[in-house]
Amino acid sequence: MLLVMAVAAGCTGQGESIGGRSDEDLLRNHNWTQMPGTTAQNGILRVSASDRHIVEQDSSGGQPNPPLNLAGPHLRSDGDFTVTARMSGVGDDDGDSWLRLYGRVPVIYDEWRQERPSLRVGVTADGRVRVQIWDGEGDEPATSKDFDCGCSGTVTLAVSSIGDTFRVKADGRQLGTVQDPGVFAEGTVWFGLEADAGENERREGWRLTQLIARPESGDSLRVIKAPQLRQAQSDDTLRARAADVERPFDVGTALAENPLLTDSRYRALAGSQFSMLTPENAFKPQFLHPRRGVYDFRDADLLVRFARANDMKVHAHTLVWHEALPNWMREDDDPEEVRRTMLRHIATVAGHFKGKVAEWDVVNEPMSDDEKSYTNGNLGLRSEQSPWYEAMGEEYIDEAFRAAHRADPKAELFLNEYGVEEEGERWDALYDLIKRLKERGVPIDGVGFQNHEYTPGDRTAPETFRSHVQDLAELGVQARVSEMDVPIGEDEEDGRETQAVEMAGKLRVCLEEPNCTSFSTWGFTDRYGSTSDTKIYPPRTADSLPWDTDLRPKRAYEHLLEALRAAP
Ligand code: 9MR
Repeated sequence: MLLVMAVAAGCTGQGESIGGRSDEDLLRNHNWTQMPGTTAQNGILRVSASDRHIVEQDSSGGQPNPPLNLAGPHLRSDGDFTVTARMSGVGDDDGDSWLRLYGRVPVIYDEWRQERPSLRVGVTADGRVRVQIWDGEGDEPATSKDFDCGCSGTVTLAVSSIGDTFRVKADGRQLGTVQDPGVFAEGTVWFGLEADAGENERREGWRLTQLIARPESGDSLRVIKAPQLRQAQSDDTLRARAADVERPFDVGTALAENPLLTDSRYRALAGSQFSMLTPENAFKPQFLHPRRGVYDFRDADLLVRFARANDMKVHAHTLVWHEALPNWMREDDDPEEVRRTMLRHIATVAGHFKGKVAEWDVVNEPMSDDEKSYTNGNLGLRSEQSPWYEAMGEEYIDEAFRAAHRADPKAELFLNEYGVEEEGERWDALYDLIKRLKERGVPIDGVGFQNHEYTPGDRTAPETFRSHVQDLAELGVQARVSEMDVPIGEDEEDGRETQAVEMAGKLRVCLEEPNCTSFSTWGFTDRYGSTSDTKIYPPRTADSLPWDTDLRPKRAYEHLLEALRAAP
């Protein structure tokens, strides 16, 4: 029996909750325009094969990274419910078509998407109905079950979560059941829609013409709208302290859209503590340019909207890198074609964000990790890993900056690099590069010092870093701390204190050197930190950022506040 209940509209802290009536039309009454990989028209959603993947460092392989409707509705359920989807253009021998219900949204770590519990139901290219379940303990589905259906054209699929069982129906016909390991144990359901490209690269995708949620067995079900992006401000925060510094100075962090839209405590800290954000992944080519000429800016735009809602600057990251490239970007052999790809990408992406971002990492990590590059005539530049260097030599850097400047003349343009805080040939070569760029009139405004201190050996004296910032000042170039994190060992005595001292030491130098414009950490909480150990599942989180896995501030936070308070 269905219980009809009315839930007052109002704020739930997670956003507005609207109605708990027996049937909620999720498509027509709610916003799907922000869902990547789809086009909304007349209450119908076309789902195309977005082909997003998270590739390995060398751009090989690639774990599927299908999108979610983060800025759309999600469900809160305290028990049983049914979701019904009418899907058109499915089972046409052309690729699989999927509705995905996430109990918890995935977390993107370094080159890896950690699947949390979710259920995927869809119609395969050959007309079967397939149900797959991720139980939060691996990348692959723990369960995959096929049901004969002979489905093609338009099919109405219904999946009911009843007790510890999922029941699946197609066009009103019961197909069977699948055991539920507790996918929705947290009481939330987020939506994803996926189209596999299948054999046919040009697959148009499928259409979602109806999506209905309904409570079952007398349980309650609420539809929650996307949360307010604006966060409450307070006086005792990093950004409030930074605002008191006599010159413009920003304190920032890298942000990821999944926790931002689904974890209210993360969102509150992100919007109140920082005056600048760096998109951790959403602006990288594999996210927003997954197929040649196919761009999807919606996840990236979410971060821009969050920044705007909270008066934060966006330090955009990154236009030209040798990592996070979709496979297709490495396929061209013709150097002229590679150059065109790079220039088109920059013009389109920097053009899209023109006026919306303050700064760009135009070129990321151009320096080589291979000692030979420093003596073989490459002047320390990364060569064979980089399709851009391979095609254009050093010239790619000039071209990239010039193209970014053409696309967004007001944005400040940075080159971002790691391992250059310390002395050595890497820094010397980078300095020489910046000098050459300046001499050639390349529009470069600054250098980002990433400051990843992954091992104790990476910890560098603030004074060395200072001398590099000063060297840049002489060239008329700005500096910033762009990605700081300081993982500490579990048994490291006074590790938290060391971490705090390392971070505050760099911040202090940055505050004291007039050409150092901002200090940013790479994420702010260990809960979603990119230094988690992803070799095991689930990953073991690291201790590297100013807030711990429970979003409690650590000593590092106190030291950063203190350094800002004492700023000249
Ligand atoms: O934290 C990012 C991780 O989630 C990505 O998988 C990875 C590859 O795109 O990039 C990580 O961020 C890197 C940044 O873009 C550049 N400097 C090093 C950062 C940490 O690895």
